[in-house]
Amino acid sequence: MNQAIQLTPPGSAAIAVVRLKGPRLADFLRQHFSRPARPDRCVHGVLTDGDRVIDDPVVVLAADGATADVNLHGGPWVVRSFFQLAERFGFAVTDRLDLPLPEEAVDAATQIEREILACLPMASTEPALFELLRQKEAWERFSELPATEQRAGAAQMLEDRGLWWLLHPPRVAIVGPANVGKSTLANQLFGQERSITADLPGTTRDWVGEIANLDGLAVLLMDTPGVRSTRDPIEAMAIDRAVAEVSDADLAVVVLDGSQPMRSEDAELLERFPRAMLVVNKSDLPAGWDWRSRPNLATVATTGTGIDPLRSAIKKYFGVDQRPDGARSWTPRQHLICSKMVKDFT
Ligand SMILES: Nc1nc2c(ncn2[C@@H]2O[C@H](COP(=O)(O)OP(=O)(O)OP(=O)(O)O)[C@@H](O)[C@H]2O)c(=O)[nH]1
Ligand SMILES: [Mg+2]
Repeated sequence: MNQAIQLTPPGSAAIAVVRLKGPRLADFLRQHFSRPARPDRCVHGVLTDGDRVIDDPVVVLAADGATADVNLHGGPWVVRSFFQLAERFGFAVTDRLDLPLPEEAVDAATQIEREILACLPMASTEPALFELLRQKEAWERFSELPATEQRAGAAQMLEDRGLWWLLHPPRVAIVGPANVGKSTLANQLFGQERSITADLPGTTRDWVGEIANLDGLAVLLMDTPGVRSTRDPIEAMAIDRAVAEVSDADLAVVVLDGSQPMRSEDAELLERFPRAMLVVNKSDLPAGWDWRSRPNLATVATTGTGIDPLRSAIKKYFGVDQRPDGARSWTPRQHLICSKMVKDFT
């Protein structure tokens, strides 16, 4: 049977990996992919449907030639067009697999390469993909280091969860009082209009949880309704659910309005989320409280001022930009190796 399976979560992330398998695989690639796919090699080429170019994906053919992973990177339109083409060719589009792929399902010479291939479909942005692919060489270099340097490297690797977060999008919740600009800020981070923004407090009745690509770090961004007391039962329910969502989040971004006097609820909010990142929005308006006296990120969500530093701060929080040359640990096995190295020397 011919199957086309989407390995990455559907959504707005930049890369979608589709696995093709079945007797017509070779015919399909010959007809629609501009270059010959080669076993165990990343081949970059052009994917066409007749005269129409669909994408320029990287295609990885398995060693036995029976399956191929097509790394598409043009967004939802490309994925849809690709599935339509595959379906016309006789591929059945099926549910996605559990990830990471079972290691016995990937074919590679070394353990680290198997771990890379098993997680390849989880790399939903190009930086995540490059960071993962870079690990083969980085681990080879690491294994050749003298023991003392290895130990220092292993200690750093234990601290560094950056690649893990690149492969497991963290949940980031945007919380704050009503009308402070949370949805406007969320839209800036999404890079496009998503949630409803308006002048009326209580506009966001439900939260939006969607993948946002923060310069390579995919995050599940949740815009929550303003935290305030309300008599409207539907809104009260949405707020309760938002509070529950936030307690599950990997990072809470607390947004306060810089132009309004600080109220006791605002201070409470900061106490409730002590590890939260504080954003002071509406910093274009005259200050309503002395927000410059505490660490914060000042933004103007309506114009986008301060959004780049906010994006960088979120990436930094998850350690994404650490260890640009070194090996990184992103599986339990690697974590164990590093712990052992550190322990053996102490
Ligand atoms: N001057 C100024 N206005 C802003 C800024 N950010 C948002 N606003 C305005 O503030 C109002 C509320 O914005 P929203 O993004 O809907 O606020 P919210 O926090 O999502 O509101 P709720 O969902 O009701 O809790 C809108 O009229 C925005 O245009 C800002 O940085 N400066
Ligand atoms: Mg809102």
